[in-house]
Amino acid sequence: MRRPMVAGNWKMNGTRASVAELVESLRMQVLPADIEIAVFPSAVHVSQVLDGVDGEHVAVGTQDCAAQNGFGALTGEVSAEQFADFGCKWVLVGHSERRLLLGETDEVVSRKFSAAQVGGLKPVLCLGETLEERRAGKTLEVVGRQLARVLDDRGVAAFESAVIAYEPVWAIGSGLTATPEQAQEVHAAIREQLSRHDGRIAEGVRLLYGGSVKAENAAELFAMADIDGGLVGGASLKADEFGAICRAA
Ligand code: G2H
Repeated sequence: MRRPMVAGNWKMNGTRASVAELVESLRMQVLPADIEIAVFPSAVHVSQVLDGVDGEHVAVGTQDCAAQNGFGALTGEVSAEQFADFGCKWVLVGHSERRLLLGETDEVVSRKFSAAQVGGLKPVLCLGETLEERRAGKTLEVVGRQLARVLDDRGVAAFESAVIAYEPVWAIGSGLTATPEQAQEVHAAIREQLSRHDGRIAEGVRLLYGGSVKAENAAELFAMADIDGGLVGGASLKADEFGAICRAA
């Protein structure tokens, strides 16, 4: 039985004041104890959020980490070890905004996945196709290629302490959500690809759906056999709605 997970990706949002308000509102929410909940503030707010949330109940992750481990001369980067030292548990790896807008290749994503695990963070590996790729019938090929790169480099055992998020690029922040059937088809393919390496690990890996998840569509998405929760962007900035999404998982 996989424990559902709901993760809130706050992206490049928030000030000290608005983050304090959001954390306070989250503390007022009745959040289910039987699911895993994590929020991913921007790097500068990680410490503030760690101080504010009940870490037993809501874990904190970061949206990116360096592809290099440890400490040293790498201006502007923050390593997984540094985030873990602060109390971060998770890191997003391969989000499409980083792949498409910041040029992160499958190779860089794989290196960051590895750096995260070596440095003590659990990666949430994001996969997803663009609208063009979907229209060309290449969805499963693209997602399969993105996953294969990490599988080839790290081996299937690495997925015992990682989560995968399927986020179709055309559904991100667009208000367009994949139908539960569209999402389920890709989630099943991801699990099948993993099962070709190890059936037990494939059954245990949590697969989150991301892309305009809202309170109103969460329950039908989470009801699908291979959807184990969600990676929520815009709606995670509203504590009431994020709470409702958590309760739907
Ligand atoms: C996809 C998602 C969170 P949103 O990027 O990672 O964002 O829910 O705003 O589409």
